[in-house]
Amino acid sequence: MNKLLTLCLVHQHPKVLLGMKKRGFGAGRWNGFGGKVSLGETIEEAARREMKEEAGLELQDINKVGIIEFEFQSNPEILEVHIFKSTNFSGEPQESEEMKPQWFLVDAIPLESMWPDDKHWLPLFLAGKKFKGKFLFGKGDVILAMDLNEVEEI
Ligand code: 6OG
Repeated sequence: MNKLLTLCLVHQHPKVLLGMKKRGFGAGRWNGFGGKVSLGETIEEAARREMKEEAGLELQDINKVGIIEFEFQSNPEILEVHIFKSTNFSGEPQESEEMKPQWFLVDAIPLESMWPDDKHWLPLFLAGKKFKGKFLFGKGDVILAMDLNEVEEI
């Protein structure tokens, strides 16, 4: 069974809002905001809830733009991450126990401090494309295999 997760980035061109993950899985990396889908909520509801909990923002628009499955060689569980884009919100980005938000210009995204998959799908995200993919990670979070495709509909 796949484990369902959300990941949401706010894109207000030429900037994107990322957060420094302060604890848990992926701590020390810049990423979008998100987490596990709870029982009884839709994936989109989870994405909105996580954005509120982690950055204090109420999203106005939200659109699913990608689905990526992540597998780690050492773990049979597959992380199915649903990636969302938002362009508008109310509130001011606020630091939480989990994330420290910061705006980045799209040509200064800190890819070296992000999950290694991000450099592959972020260009599609920023270009307004939709995509599906799979990544297999080995020791040291090295990408051993990947498959990423632009799709018409998600
Ligand atoms: P918690 O389990 O801490 O949420 N996530 C990933 N994001 C990227 N860019 N690459 C990955 O490659 C990821 N694996 C997980 C999904 C974990 C958050 O981290 C994202 C969630 O937003 C392996 O609640």
